[in-house]
Amino acid sequence: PFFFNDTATTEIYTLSLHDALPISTAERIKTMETRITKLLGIKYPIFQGGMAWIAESTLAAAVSNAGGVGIIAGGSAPIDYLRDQIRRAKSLTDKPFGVNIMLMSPNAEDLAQLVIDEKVPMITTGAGNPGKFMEAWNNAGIKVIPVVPSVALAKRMERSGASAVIAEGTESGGHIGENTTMCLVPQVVDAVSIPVIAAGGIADGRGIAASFMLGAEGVQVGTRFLAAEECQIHPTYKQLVVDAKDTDSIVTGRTTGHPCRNVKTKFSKKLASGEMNGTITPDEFEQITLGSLRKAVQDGNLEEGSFLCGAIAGMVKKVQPAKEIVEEMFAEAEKLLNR
Ligand code: TUI
Repeated sequence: PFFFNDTATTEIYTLSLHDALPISTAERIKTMETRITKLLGIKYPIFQGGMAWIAESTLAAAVSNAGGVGIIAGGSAPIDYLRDQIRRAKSLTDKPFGVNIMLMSPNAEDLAQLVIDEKVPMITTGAGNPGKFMEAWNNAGIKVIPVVPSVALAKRMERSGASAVIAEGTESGGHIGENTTMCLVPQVVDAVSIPVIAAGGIADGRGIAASFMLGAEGVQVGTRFLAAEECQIHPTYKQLVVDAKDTDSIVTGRTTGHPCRNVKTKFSKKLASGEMNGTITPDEFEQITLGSLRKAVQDGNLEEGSFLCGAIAGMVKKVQPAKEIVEEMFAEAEKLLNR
């Protein structure tokens, strides 16, 4: 069909070529439709990570309006703050958005009830096993998509009624598990029949395409959205991410049992070396880092702030609107996947 130079003829033949393909293939050529886009009624299978202290209604609504899923972080926020944020997001977008419940939060119980009361359509969970809340959330019709660092937890979550799981590799920013995205994602895909979303080290279309090759049906992205125009973090924080190179992330908190990936700064390097040589005990570490996330996000405090970021920060080169980030990433992925 492509031998003809006549435009009209080519068009007819091109159409008939598509018509001749099985429907699923023809559709896949045009869209990034997966069980995740169908489950949530979204255009692109991308979640913006529920980053504590960072992911609020402005950013979440921007990502949802771009066709992905924006997620408001519950973190350890007061219940009134999170309720306000949920209502604000509802006023900024008519598209689906979610809330992340950080299970180590002293407020987790209250926030778990709030998402029911506010009729939030979907939630993600992190930093623990949400088992004890699953029944209430399922009864409320909330789609629950937990972050899992292992195959074992993925299987348990499937049994407890999770709609999907996010397999998050140690490349991620913030609180991390041990296994890498490349190793964890295909093993989780093999172990469960619910859809799997890949997270950790994904910041461009190549990351999406690679995740799909591993069997994922969606991605969760945090670090690249730190550099979204709509992201409300202190300008110093954004600049640290944009300036970071490949070797500029460091893990602190290993001695406390809660490892956390950060931008390398004088502060985070001092913490990591203090833990290594024993001059900072786990108790002292907890003392020094208490409130350090707020100091980074709100004050851009380089002396005492923890600037969480993923190992992919080196790839983030500029500040852009969230919509441009989403569209750029999927245009590249679609090309690579021949869709
Ligand atoms: O949760 C995250 N990333 C985070 S949470 C956070 S705030 C924080 N502040 C102080 C200490 C700790 C956290 C900053 N970044 N990502 C999702 C994630 N979940 N990563 C690892 C896990 C995880 C770990 C263990 C999920 C489940 C789990 O289960 C253990 C169990 O009980 O089975």
